[in-house]
Amino acid sequence: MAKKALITGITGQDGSYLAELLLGKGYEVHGLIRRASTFNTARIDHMYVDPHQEGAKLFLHYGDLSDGARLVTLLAQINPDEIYNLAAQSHVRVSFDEPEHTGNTTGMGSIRLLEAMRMANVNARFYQASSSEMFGATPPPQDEETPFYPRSPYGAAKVYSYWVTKNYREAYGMFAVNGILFNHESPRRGETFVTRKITRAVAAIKAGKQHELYMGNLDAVRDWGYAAEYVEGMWRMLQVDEPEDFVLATNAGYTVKDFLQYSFEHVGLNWEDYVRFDERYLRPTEVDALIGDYSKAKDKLGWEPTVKTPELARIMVDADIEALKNAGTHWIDTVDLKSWNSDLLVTGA
Ligand code: NDP
Ligand code: GDR
Repeated sequence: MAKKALITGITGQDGSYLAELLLGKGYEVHGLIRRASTFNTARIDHMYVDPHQEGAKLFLHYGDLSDGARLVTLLAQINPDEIYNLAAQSHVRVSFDEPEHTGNTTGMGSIRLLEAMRMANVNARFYQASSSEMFGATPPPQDEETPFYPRSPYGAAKVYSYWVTKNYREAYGMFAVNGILFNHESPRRGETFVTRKITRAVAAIKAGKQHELYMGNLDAVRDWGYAAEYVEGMWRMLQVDEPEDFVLATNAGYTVKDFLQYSFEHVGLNWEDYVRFDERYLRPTEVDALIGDYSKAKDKLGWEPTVKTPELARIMVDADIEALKNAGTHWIDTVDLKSWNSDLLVTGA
């Protein structure tokens, strides 16, 4: 019998890579998707097979982390072996604009799912998408023992989810673990996170479709890894004998300026000629520096990243150049080129 996994957040960056990984391993994959007035499955369309066809292994179900009763009925219906809770309002800057919504999904959503497991009597292994943002103001390097000091409603909500995951493990003996992941990016990264915002702009500037790029704090330090490698680490956390929490990172820190330089340099441009400051992209409280230490994951999971930040920048720039060329046929084809820089219209994203 194939193992069954449920992924919340399957339409997001990580959900799409994780679904690919699990399908490749022969899992039957179930994904929670939100009903929207527009299609929101662009990142997973390439692996979807009509469920009427024989051999379909990917099944999508409407649901929302704010709807506890739905989570109970869904879990009872699927009875998965593994649950990956990746769904969240995941944008730190937006969490200052929508703090209550962020708390409700990124924080309370996790306990709804854990409670739904108990109510539906589902004995699955549970992965919680915890974040380096929980370390916030605590200086690097950060590992599993580093104290939390969140600096945003998002970070605070993730700290809550971290602790309820740990509590359910201790209180009810559940196999529930936290993956504390440092920033990880890819060509599928959401367009308003800083790396993707930069690489999309580089592609558009190189093609003559954009002339300036407005940004916030360029001195922030982040430890950027490659998302496709991080989902392997998530899976490994659920395959070990004992439930434990793990950090996944690359152990190297770079500034936003560094990322700008690697990206622009890759197409022969100087970032300083194009980047402008816009205070709307600043956060009321910033996380200055996140640099992880993945020693525990290396020792106990045999997990190690191979793509470092400079190479990641080049991979993403190349993909965005390709996406721009293929606009109309590529998965990014819903983007209207006139609004290529549309995040300027949205406060602080
Ligand atoms: P994305 O923002 O790309 O994806 C978030 C997913 O959550 C989407 O599928 C989204 O659906 C879904 N979602 C949002 N709100 C709800 C809700 N109320 N109910 C159900 N689904 C919802 O995030 P990533 O893939 O980058 O990250 C995955 C997880 O890992 C997130 O929890 C994030 O906070 C966490 N994380 C990410 C890191 C990173 O660097 N990427 C680092 C550490 C942690 P829709 O497509 O409809 O919007
Ligand atoms: P982060 O990612 O907040 O680390 O959260 P983001 O890419 O949004 O910001 C990284 C750093 O870049 C600075 N920055 C800008 N950021 C954005 N988005 N837009 C800008 O114009 C800009 N200019 C400078 C930010 O101030 C920040 O310091 C991500 C998310 O994926 C979370 O869900 C996840 O938990 C953490 O990574 C680990």
